[in-house]
Amino acid sequence: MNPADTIAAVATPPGAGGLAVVRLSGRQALSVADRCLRSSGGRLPSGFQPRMAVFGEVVRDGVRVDDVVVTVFRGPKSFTGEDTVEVACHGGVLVTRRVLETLLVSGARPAEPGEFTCRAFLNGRMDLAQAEAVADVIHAQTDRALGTARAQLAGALSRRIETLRDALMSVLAHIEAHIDFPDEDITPDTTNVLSARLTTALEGIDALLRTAREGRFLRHGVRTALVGRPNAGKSSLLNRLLGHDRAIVSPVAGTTRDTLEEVAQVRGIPLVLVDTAGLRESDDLVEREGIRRSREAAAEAELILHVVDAAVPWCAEEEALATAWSGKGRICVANKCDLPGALPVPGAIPVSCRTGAGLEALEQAIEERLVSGGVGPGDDGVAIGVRHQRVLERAREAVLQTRSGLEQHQTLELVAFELRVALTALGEVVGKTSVDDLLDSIFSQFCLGK
Ligand SMILES: Nc1nc2c(ncn2[C@@H]2O[C@H](COP(=O)(O)OP(=O)(O)OP(=O)(O)O)[C@@H](O)[C@H]2O)c(=O)[nH]1
Ligand SMILES: [Mg+2]
Repeated sequence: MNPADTIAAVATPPGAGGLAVVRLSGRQALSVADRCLRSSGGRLPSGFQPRMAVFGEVVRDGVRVDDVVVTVFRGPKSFTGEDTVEVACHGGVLVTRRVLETLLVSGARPAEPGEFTCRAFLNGRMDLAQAEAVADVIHAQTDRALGTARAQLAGALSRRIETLRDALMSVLAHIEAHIDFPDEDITPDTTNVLSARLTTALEGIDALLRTAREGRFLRHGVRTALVGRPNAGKSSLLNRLLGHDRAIVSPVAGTTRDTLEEVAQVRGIPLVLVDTAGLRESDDLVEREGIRRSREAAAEAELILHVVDAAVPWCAEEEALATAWSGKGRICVANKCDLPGALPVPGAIPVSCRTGAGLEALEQAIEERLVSGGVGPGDDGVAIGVRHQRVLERAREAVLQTRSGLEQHQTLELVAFELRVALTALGEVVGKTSVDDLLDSIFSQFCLGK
C-alpha cells in the first residue's frame, strides 16, 4: 500500500443498480481526473468548486464512456484527507467497469480492500478505532449493532481510551520524576494516591472489557440452536422469530431432517437461528444423521432454546436433555400453552407459536440472557470488538503488575516499564503507537472501495 499512489475503486456493491460510485483519491487525483472527466460545459475537474456536484462525462480516447455526476473534494477536507474525486455513473456492471478502467488508464491504480479508510487513518482524519467502526457501520445487521458502530465512529471508544491513557500518563510522569531524582523517596502518601489512580483506571478497563460479549454478539450474531424432542414446535418457533414461514411445520413427528439456518433480529441482537431435527431414538438412517447434526448444533451454539410441548407430560428423556444443556446458555420454552391440556413447566417460558402468546416474554428473556446481568454497551453506546478486547486484557494485566510493583516497593524502573506496556496496549486501540503490522490485518477485512 504505497500512500504516494493515486488509487481508484468502485465504492458501491457489485451488480446492476441505478447508480454506482467510483472513487479516486491521492495526490494526483485531480490530474488523473482532468485526463478523462469534464463538465457538460467542457470545464476540467481541477477547476470545479469543491464539494459541488457537477454534471459531466467520462471520456476515453475521445469517446464518451458515460454521463456522470462528479464531486471534487480537496484534501484535507475529504474522507481520506487527500484530493478525492467521486464519480457517480450509471449503475450497470459493464459501464461501471469501463468508468473505472478509464480512471486506471489515466494514471490511477486499483485500490486494495480498505485502502481509502486506511488513508483516512494515516492522514489523521480518524483514529484506528474509528476506522474499524467504518467496517462495523457497513456490516451492521440490526439497529442496535448500527448504534454501537455509529458511537464508535463518532469517537465514543476513543474518548474512553484517551481518558484512561491520560490517567496512566499522569502516574507515569510521577514515577519518572522519582527515577530522575532518586534521592527523594516516594512517600507512602504518594504511593497511595498513585495506586488509587491505577485502581480507577483498572475499573475503566474492566468496564470496557464487560462490553466485549455484547460487542461480539452485535458484530457476529449469536448462534442459537432450537432443539428438543420431535413435534415440540421448534420449526414453528423459528418461523415466529423470523416473522415468516421459512421451515416446514407439520403434525408428523420428525418433519425436520436437516439443520436450517436463518438470521433473525431479537431486540436488535442478530441471532443466527439453527432449526434442528427432533431428538429421539430412531432406526431411520437419514433421521439419525439429522439427529447427529442437531447435537452438533447444540454443542456449537452460544444459546440453546430448548423447546418442549407443554401438553405432553415432562418425561425422563426431556429431563436428560435439560441436564445435558444445563451448563450452556439454555432457555426452556414451553410451547403450545394454548392447548387445554397444557401444564406449567417449571423454569420454562410459556409460549404459543399458534397464537403468539408469550413471545414478547421470550424475547425479553433472550435479551436478558445475552446482555447478562444488565451488562450491555456503556451509556455512550460502546461495545468493544475482539481486537480491542485482546489489547485491553494486556493493558489490564500490565496495570495490575504496575500497581503491585508500586505497593511492594519494587525498583521504580521496573514499575515504569510495566506502565509503559499498559500505555502501549491502550494506544493500540486507537492506533497511537507503532501500528504498521496492525494495519494490514485490520484493513484487509474491508471491502473494495471503502
Ligand atoms: N396448538 C398448538 N400447536 C402448535 C403450536 N406450535 C406448533 N404446533 C403444531 O405442532 C406440530 C409440530 O410443529 P413443528 O413446528 O413442526 O414441530 P418441530 O419441533 O419442528 O417438529 P420436528 O421437526 O418434527 O422435530 C404442528 O402441527 C404445529 O402446527 C402451538 O403453539 N400450539
Ligand atoms: Mg421441525
